Amino acid sequence: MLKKTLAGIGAGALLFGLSACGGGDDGDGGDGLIVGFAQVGAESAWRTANTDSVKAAAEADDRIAELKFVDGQQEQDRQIEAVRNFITQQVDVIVLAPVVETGWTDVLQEAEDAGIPVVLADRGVEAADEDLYVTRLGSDFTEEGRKAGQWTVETFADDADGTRILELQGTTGSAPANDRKTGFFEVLDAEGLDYELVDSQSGDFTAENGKSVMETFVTTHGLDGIDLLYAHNDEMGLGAIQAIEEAGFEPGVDIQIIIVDGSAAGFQAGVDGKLNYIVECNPAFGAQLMDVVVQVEAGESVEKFTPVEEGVFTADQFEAELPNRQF
Ligand code: GZL
Repeated sequence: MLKKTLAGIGAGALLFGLSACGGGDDGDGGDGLIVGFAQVGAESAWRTANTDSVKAAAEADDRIAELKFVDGQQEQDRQIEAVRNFITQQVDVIVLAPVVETGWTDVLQEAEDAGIPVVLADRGVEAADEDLYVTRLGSDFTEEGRKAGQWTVETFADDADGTRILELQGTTGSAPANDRKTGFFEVLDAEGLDYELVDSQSGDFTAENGKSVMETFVTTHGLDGIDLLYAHNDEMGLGAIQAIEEAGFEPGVDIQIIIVDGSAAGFQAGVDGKLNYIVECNPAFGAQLMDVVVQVEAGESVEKFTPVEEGVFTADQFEAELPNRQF
């Protein structure tokens, strides 16, 4: 609370406050910030690249004295425990990549009560907790879904007998799963596409579950007459491709496929003709995150949401883009 109060008074008081709290870079030879980072897990190439980006940026930034990193193993309880430990250790700033959107109120309130600002990296939390974190740096997942939807509308506009769609959702309750779904169907409905969502299940953003759920789709519905698979990330799409081939169908030809992330493996599958559209989700925001952390600790005003830059790629672009992929 002391830090929070002082931060509200002004820079001078803040400098006193930081020395009084024994932490932080006071701008005149201080020891640098101690940052606690509670990461989702290591479930995908995107996540690993994101972790690498954040760790490398902290290491290279002399304003950061230490990054305390915890792998949440895709379990909210582990992340909550990590945040509580960061509070006990009195870190200067807490960075949280919340695995799901709900269940954070208590621990975020504890951080606020301790006067430790929280920055969300990548995923978001429910609107009710909006006042309990300073800012989110990450993707606009709804816009990613809209991009996938727009390509779908353009690709299947003339599909006279209606477009039959399968959806592999990300982790249940996570912001990217919720918002990529919302954005996708918002566009399909707004543009009046004649479609049927044949089935939609979570593959928890992993290749293993993506393959397993796709096998269930094949058993339950067959693939004849399925036009499109919308996979919320590369791993699930790549797992599904294996299942589609094992069922004797040609991924990217018999069934068109959209993936979200843009890993090298995803682009390679595109070059091999096994998928048709890639919506980029950019994990490499480590340096930008360090800037945000320093601004927040210094009490500077920051936007509630800072979107990272990301694009889209069609089949004719896959080969040229593949060498540029960083994860
Ligand atoms: C999106 C990120 C998602 C990726 C998945 O920003 O949270 O989590 O799309 C990852 O690959 O598992």
